Amino acid sequence: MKALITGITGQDGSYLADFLLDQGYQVYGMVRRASTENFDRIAHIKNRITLVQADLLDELSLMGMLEQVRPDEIYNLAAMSFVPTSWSQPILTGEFTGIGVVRMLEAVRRVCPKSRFYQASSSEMFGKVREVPQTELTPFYPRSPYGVSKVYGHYITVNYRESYNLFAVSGILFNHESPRRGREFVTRKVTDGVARIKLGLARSISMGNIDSQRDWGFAGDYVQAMWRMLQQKTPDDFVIATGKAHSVRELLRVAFERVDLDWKDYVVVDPKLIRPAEVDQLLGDSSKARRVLKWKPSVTFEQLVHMMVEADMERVRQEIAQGALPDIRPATRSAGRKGKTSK
Ligand code: NAP
Ligand code: G4F
Repeated sequence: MKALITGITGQDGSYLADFLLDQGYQVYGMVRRASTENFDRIAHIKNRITLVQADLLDELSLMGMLEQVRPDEIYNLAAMSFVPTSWSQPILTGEFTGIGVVRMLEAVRRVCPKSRFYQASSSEMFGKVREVPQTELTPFYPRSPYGVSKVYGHYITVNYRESYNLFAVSGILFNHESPRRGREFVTRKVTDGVARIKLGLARSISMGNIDSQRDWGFAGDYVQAMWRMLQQKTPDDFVIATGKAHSVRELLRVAFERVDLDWKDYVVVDPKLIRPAEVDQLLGDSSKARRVLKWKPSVTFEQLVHMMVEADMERVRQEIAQGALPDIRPATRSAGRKGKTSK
């Protein structure tokens, strides 16, 4: 079996590639041209996968890629995925994250209509939530250009399935994290910050809204749900979530406690990091996936945060060993510097 992953250099793409290689797939990854290669997350498997250059902005490159690979399964994970950037680059976000999906679907329809297609939909589509918890039937109310673009990607996938009988599915995935998460997302920003503070490379972290809540799971679990969706007899859409929500404040507490520090001593709330429109609470109900896909998460919130803190502690220790000089004494619980936290 041949699988093609767009976004293979991202967090999910790299975990999915690991998983599909273990299942015996030939794995192809779409990468866009850059002046410097950015393949850190797939460095450990680079000899076992084939990379093909194409871009979500360029329809011909997508068709050429599909003609070359002729995949059995396509996982469309590529997108501009960072919500705050979608306000500063709303048009580009629409091009990548929204219209990029129909470019992929058109290429599939014309070149390899028998391929099975997975679209990376998002809980951000629920935005200002209409009900708690959110299911496959909850109406959407996106709160950012990113969320709006994902709604387009979601419905165009449903529409191509219904119009052209493609095996096309959307996974509505709630937030999922890992040591490979980009450092601008809140979990990784916190665990990287904790490691830097603990080991003396930083004094504080600036945060935005610490009252918002997310349903956070482990990315390694979530990519297995993507694969299960493409193994079904009939194409369908699924919510993937843990069913437990935690606030950013709890994230801070659990992460700092892991290294025996009190978060209130190190966190500064910066109003510039508050979003123009916030998604206050996301909480998913994945009972359909649990029943039909036999999928369930294996990592709890606390285990996830601990895993990420430990990975960042190890990485920062290596940075120090390679010459990154601590500018202050390593932090201890009593030596904390008071930040301006809100209680
Ligand atoms: P990520 O780490 O930001 O990775 C995004 C990937 O998209 C990268 O490989 C990036 O390539 C690629 N990409 C962006 N623009 C592209 C373009 N024009 N042409 C080709 N490739 C392009 O995101 P992730 O966390 O793995 O998420 C994967 C997908 O799931 C995304 O669609 C995201 O929106 C969605 N999603 C994520 C979550 C979550 O919690 N992680 C939840 C729901 C949905 P470069 O390396 O070249 O930048
Ligand atoms: O980690 P975040 O940036 O993730 P967000 O916005 O929920 O989006 C992620 O999950 C979506 C699924 O629901 C994906 F579709 C999307 O691609 C992405 O992976 O922020 C989480 C929460 C927000 O409420 C934000 O306001 O954390 C809050 N937050 C507070 N301080 C912060 C910060 N977020 C970031 N990134 N940085 C802060 O300093």
